[in-house]
Amino acid sequence: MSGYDVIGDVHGYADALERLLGAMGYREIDGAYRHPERTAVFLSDLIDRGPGQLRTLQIARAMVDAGSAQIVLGNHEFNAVAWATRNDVGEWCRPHTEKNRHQHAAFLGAVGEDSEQHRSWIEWFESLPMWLDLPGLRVVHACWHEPSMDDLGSAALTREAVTASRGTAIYDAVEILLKGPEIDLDGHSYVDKDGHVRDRARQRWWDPSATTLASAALIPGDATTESGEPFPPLPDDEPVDSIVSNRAVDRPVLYGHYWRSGSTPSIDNARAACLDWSIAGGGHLVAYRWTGESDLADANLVAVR
Ligand SMILES: [Mn+2]
Repeated sequence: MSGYDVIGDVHGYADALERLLGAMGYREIDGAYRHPERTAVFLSDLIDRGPGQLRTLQIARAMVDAGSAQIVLGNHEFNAVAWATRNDVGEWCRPHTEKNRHQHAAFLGAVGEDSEQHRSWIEWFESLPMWLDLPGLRVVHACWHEPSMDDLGSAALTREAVTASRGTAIYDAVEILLKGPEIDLDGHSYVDKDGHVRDRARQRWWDPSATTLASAALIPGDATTESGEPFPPLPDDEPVDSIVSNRAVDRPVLYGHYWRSGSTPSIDNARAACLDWSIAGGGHLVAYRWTGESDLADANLVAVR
């Protein structure tokens, strides 16, 4: 095998996935897409939202079973496990609220909630690793963070991780790896599009130069102040009390999750690239074709609409 083709968040867009695999030279043989020289890697978030839930899952699982792909767990697959798992006091690990059900509806509708098929996909999700430490390449759904990996002990998803309570080290570790780290806005707060006041923001952990609140906080473009004004820039002289070390390392990291938008997908920097370009929001499904380089390059991105 001569390299890895790492594929961003699919969210049930099976047609786009098949076009992307075809564009990269994968062919379906004996029920699984394969490439004569390369291995695919799924960043997951295979499910929820799009019209091809089962086809997407079948394509990915057949490739993993055939050895033509590897895969890491996404937050949507983790949430699917938590939705279907009761904790030690008998409550659902992911509460069955209307909001959570709505977010999960395409998958539940496709598999049939509580069916044999539903249980078999949950078992498969439970078998997926939370990260892949490949020779020369790091792969994780949202954020590569070694202290969180140390807290978890291994990449395998455990019942302890699924049932962990908010505020525990295990809970925080799963949140950081699968949903990404957040930073405290140090007394600042903004109002999001749903009217919620937020005093924390996602951290631009992939950018080693993001060392101040202004550069490290990912504030949505439609954020406002509490009086409805456009949210002003954060201070550019306040250092970030970051839980995530964003030092540059020599091995690149590929991740998804962040709903990037734009007409031309691009890498973040030589050592980090987000491959989620919002296929479910009318954007692109993106892969990075990695062949051993320590410096990533835009030329190795492949995108389909
Ligand atoms: Mn995600």
